[in-house]
Amino acid sequence: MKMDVLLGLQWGDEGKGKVVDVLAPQYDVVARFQGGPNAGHTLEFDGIKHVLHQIPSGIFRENILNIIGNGVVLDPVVLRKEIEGLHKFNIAFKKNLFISKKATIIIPTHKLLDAAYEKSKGDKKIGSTLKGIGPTYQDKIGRVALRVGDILAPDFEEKYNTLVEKHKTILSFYDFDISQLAELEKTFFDAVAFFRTLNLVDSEYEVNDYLASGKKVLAEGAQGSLLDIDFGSYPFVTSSSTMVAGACTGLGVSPSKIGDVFGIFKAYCTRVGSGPFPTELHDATGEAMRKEGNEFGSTTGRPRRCGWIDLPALKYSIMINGVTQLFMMKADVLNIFEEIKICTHYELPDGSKVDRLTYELNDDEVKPVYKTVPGWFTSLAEVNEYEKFPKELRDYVDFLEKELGVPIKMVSVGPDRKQTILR
Ligand code: 2SA
Ligand code: MG
Repeated sequence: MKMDVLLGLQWGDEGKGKVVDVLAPQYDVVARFQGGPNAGHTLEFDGIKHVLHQIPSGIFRENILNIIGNGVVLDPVVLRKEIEGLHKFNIAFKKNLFISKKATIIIPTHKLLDAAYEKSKGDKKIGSTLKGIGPTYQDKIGRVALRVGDILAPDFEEKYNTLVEKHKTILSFYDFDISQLAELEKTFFDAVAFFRTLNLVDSEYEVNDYLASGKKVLAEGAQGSLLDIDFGSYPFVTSSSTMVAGACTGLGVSPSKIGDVFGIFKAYCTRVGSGPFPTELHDATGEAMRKEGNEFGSTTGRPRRCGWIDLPALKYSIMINGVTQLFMMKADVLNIFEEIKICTHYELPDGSKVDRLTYELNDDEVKPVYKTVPGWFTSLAEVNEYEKFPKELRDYVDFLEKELGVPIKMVSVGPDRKQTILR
């Protein structure tokens, strides 16, 4: 069996959680391969809304094993809270959640460092979620980080202290207040004790054994391709590989074992945090999108920046990921517009038009070139099959599909599981 990969093609918040939830019944395993508590995957069913941060989105299905892979950075405090928050669902965590011993641990000083680095950048800040993601990956690459397996060893506290001393030196350089550290550490060590009771495994064996025995595995990406550490709008990116290659290194699966790559995108665009966003709307239209789409960070509550769909950016993400199927989310948010714009190119200061995201592309100088199409301007609440799509929505989907060169297999017209229409 091959492993399918599901990822966001924009700047995150494309609706990946919802798609995983819809696809999950076809899979035996759902696995996270990168990111950590910065993610916010929203699932909605039976009128209740759930936001998952570190736990894979298959957790609500009894027969699915959820794996947190080695590529993830994990905060034991957040994990404990997340598990306790799911108490009412009677989930058998010992059986349904496996965590890689090779995943990296976020410790309290990573969060303080995240804040110190952001503060020092002033108005050039990344707009980090302040969950400690960057500093933790930094330590991983710097070969000094703590890993999940370390919490089982007798010298864990010693290793922890060595790392914290190093962090304290850096924090004092930034003149950063660490008076809350003792309190944070107490909560951390309580959470670590809880963490030891979970199922800690060598998840690369688990994933490969499942694939070898004909079981279906879905890798669930977090954030989006335009936030990728290599291909995103650097330095305004997250610190992990959010693309399909990240699923290989973050789970220990060979590229030859990758099957379908599901690319998730919104019918428009959002971005939370700083950095370029050529189609961003700073006007009432953008405001209306934010309101209609309830575009606020599901981890931090920050208002998300909103704008029209950006085809050059989407084409780029499709290329670097080898996307085989596209899923378009939140079409219903565009119900309120009589006209819809689609960015097909960027215009450069010299008047030339490009549709590539090159290194030189400078956000301040780029002007999106739009094609304007009629909106459907009607509710999609009663739409439960493709045949019931208004003509304008069908045309919108057809146009995007033709431009992007990959079939759009699913269109979401509302937040519930049931409002996901297959084509
Ligand atoms: P970080 O915290 O170091 O990963 O931040 C670096 C950049 O990555 C962006 N980022 C995100 N963008 C969209 N959604 C994310 N998850 C949450 C959500 C975000 C939230 O689902 O809404 O609640 O604010 C996410 N995580 C990281 C971040 O904004 C920085 O631009
Ligand atoms: Mg999100």
